[in-house]
Amino acid sequence: MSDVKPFVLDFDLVSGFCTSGKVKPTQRRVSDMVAQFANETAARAMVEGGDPLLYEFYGLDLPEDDSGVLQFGTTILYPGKVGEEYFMTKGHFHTILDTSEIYYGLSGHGMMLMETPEGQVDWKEIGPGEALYVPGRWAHRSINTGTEPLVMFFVYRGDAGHDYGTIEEKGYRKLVVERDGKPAVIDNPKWKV
Ligand code: S6P
Ligand code: ZN
Repeated sequence: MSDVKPFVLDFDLVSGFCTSGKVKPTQRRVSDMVAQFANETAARAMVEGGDPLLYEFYGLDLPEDDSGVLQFGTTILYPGKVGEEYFMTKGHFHTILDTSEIYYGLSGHGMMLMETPEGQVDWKEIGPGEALYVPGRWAHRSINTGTEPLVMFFVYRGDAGHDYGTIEEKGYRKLVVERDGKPAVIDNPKWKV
């Protein structure tokens, strides 16, 4: 058991920013994810045009080897598209595969795209006041389908860990793109068995 003392943090309910100055967000830009977008040419052009910030999220300095710890924070995913594909997070399985996660929508609108190693796929919309349960075994990727930042609070078992490699190698089975002004979930032509 780790020696974490009680503490309080402020997460703004609209912006998602943590106002406790010592907590710094992790940022990911288009250049961090070029190969994960269906239209890599569009992604490279965006990198050359200024490399926009896709999202930022707060991970706290809590022990990562203690199953009794709960990690929590906010993800702030900005609106925009790469080609016709909405801005999205990298997405990951948890290294301890059967650990679950809860997201709570604070502001903005989007989707969580999920899949299991066995090939089940699912997606759920999320917006303000909605709690989303991502069961263990389901990889999860957030997608901003709106025009405002998508801000979500999350909490998961502190030792869950992050397996990014599987998604980086194989991609997701589905993509979320804008068609006729609306989000559409389509097969990912780059997905590898
Ligand atoms: C961690 C949780 C979130 C994501 C964040 C960024 O288990 O799911 O904190 O880390 O939304 O996404 P990603 O896929 O870059 O970690
Ligand atoms: Zn996660």
